[in-house]
Amino acid sequence: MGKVALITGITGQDGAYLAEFLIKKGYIVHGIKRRASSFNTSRIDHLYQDPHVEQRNLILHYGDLTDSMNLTRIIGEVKPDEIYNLAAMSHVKVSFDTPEYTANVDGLGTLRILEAVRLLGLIQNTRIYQASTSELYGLVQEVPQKETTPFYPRSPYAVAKMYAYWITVNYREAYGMHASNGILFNHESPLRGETFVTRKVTRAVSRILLGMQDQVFMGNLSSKRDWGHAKDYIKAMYLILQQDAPDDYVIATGVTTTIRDFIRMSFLEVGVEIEFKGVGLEEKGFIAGIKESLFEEKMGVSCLESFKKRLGEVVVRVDSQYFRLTEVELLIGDATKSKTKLGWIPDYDLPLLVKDMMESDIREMKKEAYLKEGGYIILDHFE
Ligand code: NAP
Ligand code: F7E
Repeated sequence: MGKVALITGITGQDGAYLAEFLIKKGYIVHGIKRRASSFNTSRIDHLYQDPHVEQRNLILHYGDLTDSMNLTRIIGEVKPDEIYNLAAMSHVKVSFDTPEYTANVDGLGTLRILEAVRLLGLIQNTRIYQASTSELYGLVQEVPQKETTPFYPRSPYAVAKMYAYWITVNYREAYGMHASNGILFNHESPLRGETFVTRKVTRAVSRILLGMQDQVFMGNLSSKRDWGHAKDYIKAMYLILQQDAPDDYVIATGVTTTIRDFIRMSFLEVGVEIEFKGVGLEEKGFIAGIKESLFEEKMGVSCLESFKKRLGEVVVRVDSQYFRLTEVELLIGDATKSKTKLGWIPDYDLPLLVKDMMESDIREMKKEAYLKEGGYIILDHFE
């Protein structure tokens, strides 16, 4: 029999990649999904198995991190070898609008899981991974940030995650639980939620290239993030739970990049050069050049002919509605401990991540454009 894992947040970016990874390793994966008025499982539909299939390796349960009884029942029924607590209200800006809900899910939700494992007498059987975050470092006290760097959270999201981090450490120390924190820096992918900055950019750039959108409005272009690929980061979660002793680990690439440069890189993926001029709210990004052969190779000849007419146009503007009340200006992680103790080695760097996200979004947007009447998309470049 393979091991049994329970993933909260299985319908999210990381949950989807982790479920697929664990199933390939021979696990039986149970996942908690929320009831929604429309389907919310698009990221894991390719893994779905009809309940009538015998010996399923993916089993979904309705649940919510705010519902202790529900969590306790599911954990009691499943008796997992490993719990990956990935469920969260994970959007930093939205957490300023929903601070109490965020604290309930992201902070107390973790306590509910730890308590359920303890009360069910599963401490010796069940290992727990807590999805901690580089947002804990917030107003950074040290550069780069590592496991010993003091925390200074800068949002209701980060403060809630700080509670979750310490309650995980406390249950480990008080009850001897195998409970560990992965302090993961930003990680992205084609499955990233559409309102996080990288995906917002790769989607908008794809639409601008295809003539489906004129420009994109952004927030703080100068903040810096250490971006990795979610496919690499879920492997670290798994490795953390395979260690004999529980511990806390930073997972990061060690490279930091501004939002402005991420936008430049996304356009450059198809040969479009963007220059930024102006400062603050007046900063604008305009099309400064086109490498025609690369553009034609990626987008098709008729798309190139339309796009050439846009040379010099402004495609990026700043809108203060996307600013954070308290911003995290700089994140850059030092993952030495993970590399030496876990043997964690990422496959992707930032250029490969941008390439993966841009190729996926261009493909998606071409499909969308094709479905719209009057689109000029060339079908030989459809896939
Ligand atoms: P995500 O795409 O936003 O997924 C979050 C998941 O949590 C979704 O499945 C969501 O369900 C579920 N969820 C939200 N509220 C819930 C509730 N009340 N009860 C049960 N489930 C709930 O996030 P992600 O990028 O995969 O990140 C996974 C975890 O790592 C999160 O805890 C996040 O805070 C943390 N983290 C992320 C990063 C990053 O860069 N991605 C870095 C560090 C830490 P729906 O699909 O129904 O919304
Ligand atoms: O913002 C700036 C914004 O929303 C990154 C979550 O997964 O990673 C994520 O949190 C930066 C910030 O991610 C826009 O001000 C500029 O400085 O993509 P983000 P985040 O806030 O870093 C951490 C590790 C988590 O744990 C979280 O769960 O980009 N920015 N313009 C913008 N951000 C957004 N969303 N939209 C903009 O238009």
